Amino acid sequence: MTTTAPTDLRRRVTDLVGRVRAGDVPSVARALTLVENREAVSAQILHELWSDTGRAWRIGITGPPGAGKSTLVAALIAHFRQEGRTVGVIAVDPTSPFTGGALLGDRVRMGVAHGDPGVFIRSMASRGDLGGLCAAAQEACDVLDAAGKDVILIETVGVGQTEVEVVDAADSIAVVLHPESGDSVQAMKAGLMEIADVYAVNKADRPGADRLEQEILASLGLRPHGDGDWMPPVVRCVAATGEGVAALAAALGSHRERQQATGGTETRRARRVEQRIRLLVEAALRERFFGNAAAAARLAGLVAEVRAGRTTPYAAAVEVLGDASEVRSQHGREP
Ligand SMILES: Nc1nc2c(ncn2[C@@H]2O[C@H](COP(=O)(O)OP(=O)(O)O)[C@@H](O)[C@H]2O)c(=O)[nH]1
Ligand SMILES: [Mg+2]
Repeated sequence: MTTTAPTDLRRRVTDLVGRVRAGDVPSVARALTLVENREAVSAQILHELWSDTGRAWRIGITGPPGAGKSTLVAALIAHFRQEGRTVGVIAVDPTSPFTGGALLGDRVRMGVAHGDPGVFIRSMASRGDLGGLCAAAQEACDVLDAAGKDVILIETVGVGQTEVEVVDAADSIAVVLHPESGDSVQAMKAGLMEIADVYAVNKADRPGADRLEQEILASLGLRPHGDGDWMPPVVRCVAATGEGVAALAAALGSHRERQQATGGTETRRARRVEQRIRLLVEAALRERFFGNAAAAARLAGLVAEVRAGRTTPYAAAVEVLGDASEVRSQHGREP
């Protein structure tokens, strides 16, 4: 693509964007690949698609490994399809059955017809840095949003900061827990309890679902909250059979209505845009200061200078920043 003339490239981007908007499946897949691989051209594509985003309802599905998130996602796909809604899925889970060969079997098992043009599923590897993954996942959602998907499900393993930040950008978040994980302490540690809009106590067919539900309710009771605050409902389900999945979708729907009525959706989306701008600027700065051979060589030179006692990391940072160093000194003046 580097050898392509700029006008030719622009035309091809415009063509691709047009086909994504029309929901053309191979074009959506192509755009998602460009986004996931962080190709430079993806910024132009996303820029042009932006005005078509904002229509989809983005639902984050997170929780510990093995909780049944992927099974639940498949059950939710079936549920939303029955309602006549189109669905996009971004699975940020290295163990996702949506990855590789298991995909087809899983979809058929869950009653999601293969080749249903109303469903688009993409797995993303949770490799790379947090910022990169967050941006890529959000951008992938933008592509599906612009392609006209009504509902976008984002599955992440809720084991750490990365995953929490990825779903944090969703309009509604379901935290999936299961009795076999023992207790909800792990989930609390991972910061999942603060972000849950709805709890799914999955594998309710297994012993211990009662206890888990009580633990969640107890932890919610301890949480400081005002009269009008949204209290995350706890919904029991058996993702494997689809039992309780309609109730879970209904609870998520109530959350969405409530958010729309109180302006919560706007607040969250504004935060999402802010995070997006921050990530883009951070990535550009990293690239500008460290992203090329000359910068790497200069950094190596400065390391040698510091080691030789001729300068310090602080003076070296100012030198790297050059014209931008006033940013750092302003920051340094703060208490
Ligand atoms: N008994 C029971 N097993 C389930 C249920 N939902 C999922 N599973 C099983 O739990 C295991 C993990 O499910 P998976 O969806 O891959 O979990 P994930 O890691 O959270 O995505 C699989 O063997 C599922 O078949 C359920 O409601 N009841
Ligand atoms: Mg999974």
